[in-house]
Amino acid sequence: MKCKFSGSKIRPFMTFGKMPIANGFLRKKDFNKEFFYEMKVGFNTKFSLFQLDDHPNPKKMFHNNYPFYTSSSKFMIEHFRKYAIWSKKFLRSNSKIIELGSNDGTFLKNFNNSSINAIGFEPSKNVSDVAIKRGVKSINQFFSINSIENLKNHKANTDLICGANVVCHIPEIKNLFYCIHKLLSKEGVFVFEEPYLGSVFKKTSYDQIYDEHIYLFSAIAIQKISSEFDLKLIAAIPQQTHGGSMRYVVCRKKSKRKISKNLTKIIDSEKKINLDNEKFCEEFKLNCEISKRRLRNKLISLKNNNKKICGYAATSKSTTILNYCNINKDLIDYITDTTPEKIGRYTPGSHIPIIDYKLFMKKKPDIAVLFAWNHRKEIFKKEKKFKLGGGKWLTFFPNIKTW
Ligand code: JHZ
Repeated sequence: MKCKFSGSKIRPFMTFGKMPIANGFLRKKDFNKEFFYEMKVGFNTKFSLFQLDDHPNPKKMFHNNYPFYTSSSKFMIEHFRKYAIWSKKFLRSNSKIIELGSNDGTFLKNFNNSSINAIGFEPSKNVSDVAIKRGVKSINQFFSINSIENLKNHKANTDLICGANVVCHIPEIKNLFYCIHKLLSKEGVFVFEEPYLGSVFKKTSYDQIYDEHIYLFSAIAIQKISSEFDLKLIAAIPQQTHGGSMRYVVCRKKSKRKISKNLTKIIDSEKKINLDNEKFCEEFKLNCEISKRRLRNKLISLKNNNKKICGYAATSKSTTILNYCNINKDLIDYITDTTPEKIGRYTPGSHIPIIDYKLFMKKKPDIAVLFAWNHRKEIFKKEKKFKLGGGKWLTFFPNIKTW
């Protein structure tokens, strides 16, 4: 395989097998037209860059009916409110902000009614339309060299370019950093939060690997990539979101901004677990295989004991788990979810029916497999009655646990 950043040849160290589009929730009539690709992963040692080999065309993933709304989690709405407050330290009263992958406007909404000039790029029309309804200026396009052409006033004049769970979605990462270089003001910053390779490795939470997540970053990787574009990483701030993320702050090399003291500690901790070299790959691969076996065996044994098993939240992540672990409706009867676009459809590849979350308690399952394990606190709180009624939650990272 070819590294998407450097073009050099690298060896895929693991395959997760055939995978469908992670958010390709489908109707029964479309089962035999389903698209699959082989999900192999590799690691470029020079840039410490963990990446997918093959992946579907982004237009297959982000379109007029993208079934993910950032605002589907109360915790995430609050997270983005705090993120917006935190980012104000980089802004002046008339600053320009660009958000990449602004989804339904959850982050940028926080700048409504201010003198800040904020715009978002969002390639999926349905979610972009929701943002517009919320008063957010949303451009329904991929962020790219072409789409920034019209932003003449933003060139070398944007104080904050930001995003969350978006940089890892952009295959042309070189072009992306080129755009950042073009747009940032002298003291401007590029701030982005991404699922963190260190957390994925430590928890064996391989479900962060799917078609939309073309890369999994570490601070070491971002430091090396930024440096190729006359930019520098000045901070890496751990986040609890999505099972362990990292917020990166990048600015121009010549900027007066100081490098945070904590960055050296983060980089050292990454070196300790070999995120700067291939050694961690083999260990990760083995851990994934063990995790897969354990989850499958657990579900088989519960099923053999006549337990009624359902899934809770048809996440993008669950597509990797269900397909990699060969879990289908023989083991999980249905999955409940809050997203209207998913209800009444089936999970990609594994074809488990998705039903309205309102039926969760009514159907009285014995076991609920928590696919949105990253929202555990929020979900346990709102579904207190499930446990009180004798139901059990099952989570699987870092180990299988019933609650
Ligand atoms: P959640 C998404 O991944 C998609 P997903 C995307 N690719 C990305 O990068 C990450 O986020 C960051 C349901 N749900 O947030 C709603 C409930 O049913 O873990 C959604 O279908 N009940 C952009 O999909 C799904 O979970 C609930 O109480 O892995 C979202 O899952 C809650 C809180 C969620 O993201």
